[in-house]
Amino acid sequence: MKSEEVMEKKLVYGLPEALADRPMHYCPGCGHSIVHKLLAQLIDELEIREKCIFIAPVGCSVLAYFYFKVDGCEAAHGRAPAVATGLKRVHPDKVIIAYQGDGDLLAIGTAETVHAANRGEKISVIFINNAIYGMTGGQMAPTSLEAQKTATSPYGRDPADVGQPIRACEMLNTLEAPVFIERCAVNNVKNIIKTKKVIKKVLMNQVSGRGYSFVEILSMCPVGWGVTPLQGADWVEEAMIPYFPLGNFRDR
Ligand SMILES: Cc1ncc(C[n+]2csc(CCOP(=O)(O)OP(=O)(O)O)c2C)c(N)n1
Repeated sequence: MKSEEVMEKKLVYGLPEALADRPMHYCPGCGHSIVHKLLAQLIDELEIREKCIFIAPVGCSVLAYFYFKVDGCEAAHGRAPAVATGLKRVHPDKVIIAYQGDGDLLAIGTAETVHAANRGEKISVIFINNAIYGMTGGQMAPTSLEAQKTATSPYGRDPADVGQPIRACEMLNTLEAPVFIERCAVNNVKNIIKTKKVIKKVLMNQVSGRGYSFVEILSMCPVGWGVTPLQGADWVEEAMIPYFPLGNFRDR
């Protein structure tokens, strides 16, 4: 077998160099670990490990710095885009990755998200939308669906009371500055393969000096949703994707 093939196999099946060899704390069926693996594979493939600075959010992925063998930084809840802005402006040659959940990016951090995008900061934002606050016990998020039952909406989300779920890609797509905006999902193999291509694009845009790049990834939170891992993957398909359509919104 040629060395490239060996490398390929290692990248597909083995532990990426950029990922630490330790068990993850994520619940069964959670999408964070899938995205972590894709991101680590891409950091290897693009050979950017020495250049990466990974900004962990507050949320279930708060401990992501235990898993990625790259430089890292922890931001206060929702403030990853502000921290990313500072880091990128001080270290323009680095690849700055802001990784955030929907409570982090779209509730407490909405202002930082919108303004970093509007300024066209040359950063890569990976947004994990699991339609709930996972870490704190399944409270309603800005992305929780209409009628979705959560710890803080036991009778289902009522838009008359708390508004409609926010579509991040569509909202950011009203701004002039972003160069790339796409929504994908990690609920099945086909979507996972597509998601890897999109994260690659989001990283490559920064490597080649383009502007703000954003990927929203629809992801499972079976424990927060009170379902099994398989039902979680189905729920992404049947409930989330109809409201949050997959696809590219902008690629300049
Ligand atoms: C300033 C502040 N407010 C509230 C909290 C509590 N808190 C921790 S994580 C979290 C929500 C996380 O949800 P999300 O960003 O959707 O990520 P997930 O856990 O679902 O991956 C909240 C409200 C906090 N840590 N700091």
